[in-house]
Amino acid sequence: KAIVSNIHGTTRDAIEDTVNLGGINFRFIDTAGIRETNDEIENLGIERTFQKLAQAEIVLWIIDATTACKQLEELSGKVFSYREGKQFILVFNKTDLLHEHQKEELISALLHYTNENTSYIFISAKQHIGTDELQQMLINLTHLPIVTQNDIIVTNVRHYEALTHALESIRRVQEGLQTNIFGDLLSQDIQECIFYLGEIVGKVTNEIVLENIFGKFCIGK
Ligand SMILES: Nc1nc2c(ncn2[C@@H]2O[C@H](COP(=O)(O)OP(=O)(O)OP(=O)(O)O)[C@@H](O)[C@H]2O)c(=O)[nH]1
Ligand SMILES: [Mg+2]
Repeated sequence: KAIVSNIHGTTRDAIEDTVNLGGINFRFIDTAGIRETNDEIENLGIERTFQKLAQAEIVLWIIDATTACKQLEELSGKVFSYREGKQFILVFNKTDLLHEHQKEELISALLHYTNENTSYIFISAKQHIGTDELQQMLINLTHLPIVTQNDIIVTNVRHYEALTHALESIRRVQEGLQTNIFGDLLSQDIQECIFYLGEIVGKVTNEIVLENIFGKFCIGK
């Protein structure tokens, strides 16, 4: 979709698209590379890079592995000022051009740059090396629980809310039983639990449910 060339400053405006990886939708934003330049348009693009950097949850900092140490020294101060509350992956690309000793040097230099929210990976986009691992890193960073066949998934927000309320009431019943409180008080919580479960199985149509339905769907009265 985008122009690729060996001329620095090829990407100027940010380009966005969504990609589904392992069932999770990721919005990728490709931005202008950060560097010192006198080109006015490119500088506007770089400004936009920092705006997008501020908005992102996960930052893939793509670094040409053959000049990585220099880039990290020059740019990490500014780029890492955006690190708080985000996950960073330093992606060292073009490793097909990298000698083993260069890679080792880089790994030892990396001790200064990584932390619990910053990891790194060596890839070659051209030769598709490390790209599957990178995808897996992205999926892992979303911290979504792994869903197995026997898990129950609630896809409706109204159901989720009703189940949460039902659980709260049933917990109160449990606590009440442990502290031997009066049956009248217990029955109130049991009633409440039944009420919320009824919202799901269709026995209750109270104002809130109707409001919810009319709020979500355009239904004529
Ligand atoms: N050898 C090698 N070359 C690569 C690899 N990945 C990209 N390139 C080349 O690097 C050059 C730059 O690629 P781009 O995708 O335009 O790089 P960019 O980082 O987006 O650059 P800007 O948009 O200018 O910031 C192109 O000539 C690519 O073919 C790789 O893994 N190995
Ligand atoms: Mg580009």
